[in-house]
Amino acid sequence: MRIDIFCRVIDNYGDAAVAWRLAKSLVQLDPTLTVRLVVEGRQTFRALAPHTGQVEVWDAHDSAFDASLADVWIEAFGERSPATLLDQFCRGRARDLRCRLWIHLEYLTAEAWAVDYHLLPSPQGVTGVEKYFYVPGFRPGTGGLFQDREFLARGERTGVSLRKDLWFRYAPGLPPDAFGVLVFSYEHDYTSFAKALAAWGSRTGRDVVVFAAAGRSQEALGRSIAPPVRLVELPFVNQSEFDQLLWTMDALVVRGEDSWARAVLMGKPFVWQAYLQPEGWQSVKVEAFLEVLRPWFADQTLFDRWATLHRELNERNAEGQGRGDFSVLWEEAPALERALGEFAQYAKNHLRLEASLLEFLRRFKV
Ligand code: TRH
Repeated sequence: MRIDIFCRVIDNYGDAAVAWRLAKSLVQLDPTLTVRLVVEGRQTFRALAPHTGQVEVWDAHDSAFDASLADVWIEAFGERSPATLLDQFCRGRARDLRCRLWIHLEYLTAEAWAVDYHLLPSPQGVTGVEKYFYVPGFRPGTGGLFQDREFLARGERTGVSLRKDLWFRYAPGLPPDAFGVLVFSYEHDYTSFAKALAAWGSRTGRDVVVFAAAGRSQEALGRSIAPPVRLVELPFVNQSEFDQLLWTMDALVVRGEDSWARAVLMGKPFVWQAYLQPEGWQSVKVEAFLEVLRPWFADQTLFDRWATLHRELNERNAEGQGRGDFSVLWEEAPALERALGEFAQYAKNHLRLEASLLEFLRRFKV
């Protein structure tokens, strides 16, 4: 089966990151597949994934690219593909399937509508072409979460040695038993975060290190973090290295969708800052996520504290706004790890996006 995934890189890395995870996961699951990634914004893509192995990466405007070869055309995140490519695809010939399949891959959401929209047909009136919505989500009956076997396997191998290696690479001299928090967020005032972390460190005697991921949160962290808390400003690293760094942390502040899904699958203490939406609409997405997670917490007081942090961090109409008492992430780390770890286990067993997508595509096999 030949699968093409089209993705446009907008202002961040998220879309390319997810499209890449999907492409490589499909060939991990079935090495006989031919998967091509068709991107607009190839430079960004290269920074994320310098080596793509079996997955071919094409520039959407390369005249040598032939979309008519594909059995399946996946359009990532509602970005309409260039008309010429779609036209080529629709006029092509499916080889391994009964028809050509055009998949509209939606953004990940915990909202309940994902269940209703997932796998809905979207008739295009083109003979021999069938189009369907594919909606990633956290609820049974949705498309599930991008898992990425390679990413999950990294977690199983994580031990003191990976932490020692990576921490040594980016900040020689860090005590490997320090409490490490990686922050990858949008703009935010980190003054209260820094104070709370420093207070907890001196109360418990634990060394504390903040890893600031490259990008929009780094400047604010640089202004706020002061000794004894250590600050490590990370360069932009490729996705595989970024994944490994995530696994070495004790707690995470994540954003977007891909790093959010990673944090969920890791079952580590984390907070998610959602992508800013017009009129603060991101709060609806955050509430939906909290609704899904609530039953996994035996301790509702802990859940309320964690939920309050999510609400306060995300109630914003512009970048930089929002508050948040982050201390639950370190003060309650073991209890959070228990609750979130159980959900992670559930997600790994029941929300397997790549496997369900392949199963769906195979229903059309001749
Ligand atoms: O970059 P993001 O903010 O992505 C967002 C969202 O996906 C949003 O929904 C979308 O509309 C918008 O982009 C355009 O955050 P996200 O989703 O976590 O993706 C970031 C990816 O970048 C993730 O795979 C990790 C990766 N990354 C690296 O590989 N190296 C790095 O150094 C850093 C900082 C990130």
